[in-house]
Amino acid sequence: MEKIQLNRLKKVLIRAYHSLPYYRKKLEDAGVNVYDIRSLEDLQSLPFTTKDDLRRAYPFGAIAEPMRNIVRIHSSSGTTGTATVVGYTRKDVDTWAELMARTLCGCGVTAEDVIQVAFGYGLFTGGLGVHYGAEKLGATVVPMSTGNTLRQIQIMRDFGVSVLCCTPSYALYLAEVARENGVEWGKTKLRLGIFGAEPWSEEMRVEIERKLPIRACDIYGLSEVIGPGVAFECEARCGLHISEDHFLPEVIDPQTGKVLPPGEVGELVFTTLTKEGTPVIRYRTGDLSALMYEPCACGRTLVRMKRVASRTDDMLIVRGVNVYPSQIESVLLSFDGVEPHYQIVVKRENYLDLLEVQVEVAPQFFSDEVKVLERLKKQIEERLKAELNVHCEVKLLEPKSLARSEGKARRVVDLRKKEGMV
Ligand code: DLL
Repeated sequence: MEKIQLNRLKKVLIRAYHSLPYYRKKLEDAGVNVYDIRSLEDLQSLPFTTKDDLRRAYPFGAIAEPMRNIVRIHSSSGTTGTATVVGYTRKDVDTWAELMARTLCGCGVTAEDVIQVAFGYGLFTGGLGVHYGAEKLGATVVPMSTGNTLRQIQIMRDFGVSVLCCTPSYALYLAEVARENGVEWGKTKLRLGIFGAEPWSEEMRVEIERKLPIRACDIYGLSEVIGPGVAFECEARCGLHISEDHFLPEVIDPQTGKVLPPGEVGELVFTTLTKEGTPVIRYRTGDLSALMYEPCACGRTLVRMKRVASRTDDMLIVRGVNVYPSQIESVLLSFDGVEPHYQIVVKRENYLDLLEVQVEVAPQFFSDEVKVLERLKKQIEERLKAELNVHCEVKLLEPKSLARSEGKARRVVDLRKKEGMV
């Protein structure tokens, strides 16, 4: 594997130097010569690529091929700022399909399966990425895209769908709509869920598996690197295998940029080894994870990454205390009767940060005495305080009070930003 990686790395660096002006400038500024790279460790001497570099290159400055060789474009808008644009050559589209076939196979999909793709089709990489991989694998693809949940359920039933692919938050919404409409899952063929594109906790997985008749698998990827197809969970569920013959991973300390040893949590960085259209060198993902090189029970030798629970930039600082939304999710879902639908609101009143967690609870709590509701609220607040070290006001909401998302869920509303920092 290391031989393959080094071979491919040398080629991609030389290509990047000659065809990406923004990266050539970085190399020259850092005084590094790509022809001097002789080992995988030498990679550490190269500058990083950031989302801002790609944004500055908008629209086509990060594309390393003449446009006539580009057969597909995807773009990631993110929640803020200019979009990043990635281009795929014919070979890239084929490689991506192969990698997605590997991903789906690793999760347990076979040619016998009927797979409903409920990721968005369009500039977002989720829909088409999964689609091509599922076809390559020989599964039967139902290209639903997002939305129209009742129809999603009807098609699932009528077409004998066995695998559902979407964001984990949408899977929960779909389960809720199905329950309201009296769907009997036993009469369907659904058996497997493949979820990704947003962080989800182990507790969320338990909820999903309780509400749908499936085993839920995690897949990870990002547009700048290729889309879905970067890493996948196997049946052992001990992290996600990275397709490291195509994406060379590193984990760095986000502050110092120094590479961290295996097992330590830091920011994931990827170098694409085979991509032609938009190669990226040491791309800083902003995602927090750790690399695991120990053998996996499944027998695969591909390195594993810890599931991504949070990003370097979704850490909230509330009264000086660092708070990750994933910590809040884990606490909430450890309570019986608390639904996996929540929103975190941070505001500032009289120069003081206030953290509010709004969460839906099961219908019976609203028919019970007020005292029961009060007790639950107190218990959650106490547990959150113990976990986060900062007080958090909990608001219990009736079922279906919060807006549902069809794609990536928006968990945090930080009102301080609008009000301006004091
Ligand atoms: O979300 C690609 C994708 C599509 C992955 C479908 C999986 C399934 P972007 O829109 O560019 O691409 O967003 C990438 O989403 O940096 C992570 O922060 C987050 N993300 C993706 N997968 C996971 C996951 C797609 N399994 C960004 N767990 C990444 C946690 C994830 N976060």
